[in-house]
Amino acid sequence: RQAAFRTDLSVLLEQVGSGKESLSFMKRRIRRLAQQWATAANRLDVKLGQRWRDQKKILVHVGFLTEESGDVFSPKVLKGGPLGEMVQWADILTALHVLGHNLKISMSVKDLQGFLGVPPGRGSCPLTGPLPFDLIYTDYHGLQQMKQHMGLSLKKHKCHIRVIDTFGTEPAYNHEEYATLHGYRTNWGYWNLNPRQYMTMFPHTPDNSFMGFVSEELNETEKRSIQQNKVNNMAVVYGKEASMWKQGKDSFLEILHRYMEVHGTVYYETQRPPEVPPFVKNHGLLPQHELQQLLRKAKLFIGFGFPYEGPAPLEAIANGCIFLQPKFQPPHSSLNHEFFRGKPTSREVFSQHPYAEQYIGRPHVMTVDYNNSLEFDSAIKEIMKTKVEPFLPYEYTCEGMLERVHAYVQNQDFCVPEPPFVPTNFSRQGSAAAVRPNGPLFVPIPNSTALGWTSNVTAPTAWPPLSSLRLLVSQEGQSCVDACHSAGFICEPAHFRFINNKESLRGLEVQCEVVDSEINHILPAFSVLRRECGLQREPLLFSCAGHSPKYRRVCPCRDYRRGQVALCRDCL
Ligand code: U2F
Repeated sequence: RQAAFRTDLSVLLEQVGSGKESLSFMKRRIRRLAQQWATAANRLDVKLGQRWRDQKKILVHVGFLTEESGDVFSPKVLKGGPLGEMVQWADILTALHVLGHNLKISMSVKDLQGFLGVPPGRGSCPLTGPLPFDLIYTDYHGLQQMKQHMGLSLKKHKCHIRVIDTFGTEPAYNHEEYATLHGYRTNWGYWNLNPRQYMTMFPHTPDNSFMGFVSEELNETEKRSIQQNKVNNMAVVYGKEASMWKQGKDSFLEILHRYMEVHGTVYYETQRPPEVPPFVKNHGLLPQHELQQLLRKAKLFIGFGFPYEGPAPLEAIANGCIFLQPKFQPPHSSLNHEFFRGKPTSREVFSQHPYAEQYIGRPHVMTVDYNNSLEFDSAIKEIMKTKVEPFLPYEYTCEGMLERVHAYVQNQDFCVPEPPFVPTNFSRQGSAAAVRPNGPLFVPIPNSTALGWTSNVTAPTAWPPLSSLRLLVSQEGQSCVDACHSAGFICEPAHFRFINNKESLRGLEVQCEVVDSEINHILPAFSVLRRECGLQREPLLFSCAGHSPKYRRVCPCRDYRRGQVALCRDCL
């Protein structure tokens, strides 16, 4: 069946259910953004023209909100606890509903069993028939519950699953045997999924898919009135829980207070939290729409280093604030920070909100060393003088999210085995070579570390299409994430299978004395010194993140649309 866009959200609101603060929060959000979703749906409908879109049967099982997982989040909704996950789930549900899919929502193991058609009870009766869904969106808690209650059949059906995973899962942690043997075993990883089945909150781990969420959009009139009503010396502090204000903040808060009126939205019960200095005007935890109003007046939204990578900075920037955040030197990661410990990633986080730093940047975002009071002081002065317009990257608008989710739902298929790729006739092109109209497989990149070449292989059908592939060699010790990024591209794990071969090494004119095929997440790569080249033997270990000091990686980069990094130019 063909899917038709929906602009009425009443059925969805009913499906979400009630009886918990988390559900009420999600429903309030869905209602508040309803008009914005409807407008976006109409626009995308026009943009996609008459294109056929399959209506999929989709189950959304929100594992972390089930009683069976302990549901630690719901009781904290009104107390300053994390809301980012609820923001994201509300938006995923809305996007799937608006795109016109046939949606079932489960918030308990009982619902899950009912929808899957497995008899209640623990794992005794695995699902025997076909899976009644094309796609299942869940999280790590939900995955565990499915393992317990679907038994062996999970293995058979797991290609249909998508795991919403805020901070991402790198391939080395996802491969059970490899993780166990090489010290990448954590409480979360080791599910042997295709790494693109994990979907993150920000596009920070290109080995995974970027799901995202949305932020409020403003029309031109609202933008103008916001700019007129900005209070130049008003700052709002990012941190709704008192513990985020603890220790060591006094010195820079003092500096900030010298220039600006400082506001907070810190949760409290009866008494003002002692962590919040007396000069701060604390509004208490605000409902989302009231926070937006506060952000519309404020000039500065300031982070203290935690929470990492939440939605609030995007909301602040969308409401015309400048986001000031601390640089982390050394970077925070699962190796040195309690919060990231045990998370299935080695990603290094160089500031509180790397997306804001890398994808938005100045004048909307300033990342400074808070230990340097001079640097901090001059940042505040600069912020008070700088005029900025409200800004929201396209990928965080409702239309952007619908476009991306549409593309994933229609094109990502991890159930059909990928046919082997046999390259022939590769030939290196000089850097001045013209790009042929029908798209050579590899095109030159104007960068000294990049080698461009072309092939006249008939491109197999792939998504993202092969026309988006750009081959690149990293520096020694550099990952493909960074190598692609520094050349203005993004690493595309789906393209590894096309470049993991001797022909590509030959085309790159890499001097190999030996070419081995091994199981190691830094491959394909080569050592210049030892003239050793290595190809990847285990497709699950294709990793954009992998790097090793003496090795240069062979990287499959791809182009991307401005403001929509998840999609290549020809991806729609
Ligand atoms: C992130 O979770 P958080 O919930 O701590 O992220 P925030 O950026 O602080 O805010 C999430 C939402 O809370 C709302 C605000 C945001 O949409 O509009 N809010 C509000 O309604 N009232 C207020 O007074 C203040 C904020 C991240 F999303 C999680 O994945 C992580 O687990 C967590 C820890 O790093 O950080």
